[in-house]
Amino acid sequence: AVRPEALRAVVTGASSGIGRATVVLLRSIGWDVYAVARRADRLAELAEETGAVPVVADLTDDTAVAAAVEKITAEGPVHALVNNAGGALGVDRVAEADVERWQRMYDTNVLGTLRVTKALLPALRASGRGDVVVLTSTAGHDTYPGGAGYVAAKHAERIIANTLRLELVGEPVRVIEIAPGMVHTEEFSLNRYDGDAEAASRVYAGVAEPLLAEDVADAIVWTLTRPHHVNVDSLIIRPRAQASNTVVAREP
Ligand code: 8X3
Repeated sequence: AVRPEALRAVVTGASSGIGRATVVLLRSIGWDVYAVARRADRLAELAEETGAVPVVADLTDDTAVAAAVEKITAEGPVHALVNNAGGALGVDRVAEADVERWQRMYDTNVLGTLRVTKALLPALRASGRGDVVVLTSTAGHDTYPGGAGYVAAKHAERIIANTLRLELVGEPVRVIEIAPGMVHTEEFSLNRYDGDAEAASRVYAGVAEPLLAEDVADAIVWTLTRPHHVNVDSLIIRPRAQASNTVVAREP
């Protein structure tokens, strides 16, 4: 049910990880939330659990994005867009890069964010208190061997956020970059390593306490709930055990 007085957010990549945790947290503080993802079964479960409105859409599909945005904006104003969908595919070194995988990373992370942001901007502007959150990564700030495909995509997303902030200056829309380091989610590393659970678990092996999706959701919601004249441009958030993308404390 849409309540005219509520703040309303759109969260992409809502079926798991940081996106899902953000939906749960926003609902818990009374926001109306449109949860966007491809997997209808997972969204239905999330909707049941939280009362979020499920929106099934593939963000690499222009027509699907347009249809989703049309449905959402027809129901009322939109105050926040959390661009969370995306992820890493592989750890190819440049010399062995799988071009098709790099293209998919670019399409989901960079162009996915562009498609949804562009489509929702009129509604965010019209709301009089809009927010565009872009989930980049510490990979948007630094690089590491085997990371170039994902790192390039995350740098590109960061540049879109930084540029959009310049372009919107003076308007009632904030642009917020959230750049998490090591976050132990259900699927990030599993997707990156093509379903290889052992390779995925090695990412977090011996790390005392990686971040959890809830830690990042907490940071996102903190930025969204600052008074609207306060723009948190960029927030880097890592577990204490991670000092950089390559310097990580691991117990033997
Ligand atoms: C994930 C950070 O360093 O594992 O966004 O690529 S990293």
